[in-house]
Amino acid sequence: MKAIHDCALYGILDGDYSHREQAGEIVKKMIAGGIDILQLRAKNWSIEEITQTAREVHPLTQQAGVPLIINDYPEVASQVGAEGVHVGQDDLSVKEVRELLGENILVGLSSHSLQQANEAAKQEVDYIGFGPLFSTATKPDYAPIGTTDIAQIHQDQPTLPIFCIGGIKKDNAPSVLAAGAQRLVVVSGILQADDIEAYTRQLKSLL
Ligand code: TZP
Ligand code: MG
Repeated sequence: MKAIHDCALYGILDGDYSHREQAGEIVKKMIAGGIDILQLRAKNWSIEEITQTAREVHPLTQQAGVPLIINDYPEVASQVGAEGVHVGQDDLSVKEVRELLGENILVGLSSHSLQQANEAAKQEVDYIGFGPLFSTATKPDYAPIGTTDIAQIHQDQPTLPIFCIGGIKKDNAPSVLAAGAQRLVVVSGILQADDIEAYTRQLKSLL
């Protein structure tokens, strides 16, 4: 299984862009294109649907050495044997997730400003998300933070894996990397691509 420090391209199977019946096919294409880590995030699916989908895709990710991270539901990660859990600022705390699932699970936390990212880094996190950099329909109610603090957060937290997120597409990814990003999360860019595998591979080649 890939270590979090070796992960640069983070793909998300997002229920708002993916038909559940196609989850396996989509994940296969993302893996073939070179995602290093995958999150299952489905704000409008039931917990049963998320659990079922996680069970379907986990053998695929496992075989590829790609950690599977479950958004919002530690209990699903535990049931399915997924490698990690991702929480937001308003979810269970990192400490609570650790109490539930122990030390051997990856825990990621979203952050939405330089200050929040530095606070997040004080917790027992394995990585943080940093964004949204740009406005995005995938996370509509959040003000974009731009790219100016990317260099600073990497300087402040040189050993913590920081995944930049939000409105990143293959065309603007080079500017995000030029601003200091080392790791990217791309959701709609990948899932709305005509050729998911090729789009993913092009992103990967930038990293
Ligand atoms: N957190 C911050 S921005 C975002 C999340 C989950 C959505 C990113 O999606 P997209 O489609 O790559 O902009
Ligand atoms: Mg959440």
